[in-house]
Amino acid sequence: MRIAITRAVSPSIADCELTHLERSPIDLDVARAQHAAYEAVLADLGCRVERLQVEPDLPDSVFVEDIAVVLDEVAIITRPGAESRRGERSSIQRALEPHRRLEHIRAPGILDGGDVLVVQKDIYVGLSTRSDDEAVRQLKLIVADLGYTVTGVEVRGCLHLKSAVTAVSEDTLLINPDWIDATDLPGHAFIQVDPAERSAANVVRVGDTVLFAAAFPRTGERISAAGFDVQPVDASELAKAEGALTCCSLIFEAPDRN
Ligand code: CIR
Repeated sequence: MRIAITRAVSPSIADCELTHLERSPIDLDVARAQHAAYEAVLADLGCRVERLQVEPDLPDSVFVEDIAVVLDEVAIITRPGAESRRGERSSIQRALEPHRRLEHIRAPGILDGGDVLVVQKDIYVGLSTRSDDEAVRQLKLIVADLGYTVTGVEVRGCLHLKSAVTAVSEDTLLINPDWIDATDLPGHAFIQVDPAERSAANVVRVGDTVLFAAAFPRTGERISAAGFDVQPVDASELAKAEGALTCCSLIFEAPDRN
């Protein structure tokens, strides 16, 4: 059983953190409708969607991905780089407790889940404004006995590592080479985003299906032409809050006892 943890869009999303975008009005109804459609796609693809209670006072709380890194063996509760987001942790911790042993990134380390790309046993961590070397050090200790390698990777011009690169399969990565050096991710095949679609590298893989943002059709075509099953998802309203597709869910396999 595959689980997808999500959370409804906060009514205070207008006060979200912004790093690279100018603030522009977010239509709450549109954001909620697109988010519900995203959840429906996940459910259609076989996920059991566990939607958490809305957090009226936590503007960015729909972006659940940033608060945890869920591996098969352990879930790591992050310490988000933006102070305004640290209150999101308690409910995510409660949601993950039934499914995984928990570990924590502790001060002074900072880590956003959006900066963590797991490809089989390789864990890449974006060194961004939200995640730092201290978190990489702690993560290495947490997974030391689990067979993972953890590598810090420089990113530039974007919010998170996964704004610049995500996986479309176990061995193929979708990348915007302006924001990250492919040589930092050795041993993988690459598909490049269409040059006119800078933010297109963030896709969600559910089984063999690759969900891409409907705003980036040319990149969708590139992924399809490479032989992958693709499905567009409209996430344009939350994109105004610098949210991409991966940010809105934590997807993982439930342990057998579920
Ligand atoms: C933030 O700046 O934290 C939010 N406005 C956007 C977070 C997006 N999360 C992600 O890409 N993983």
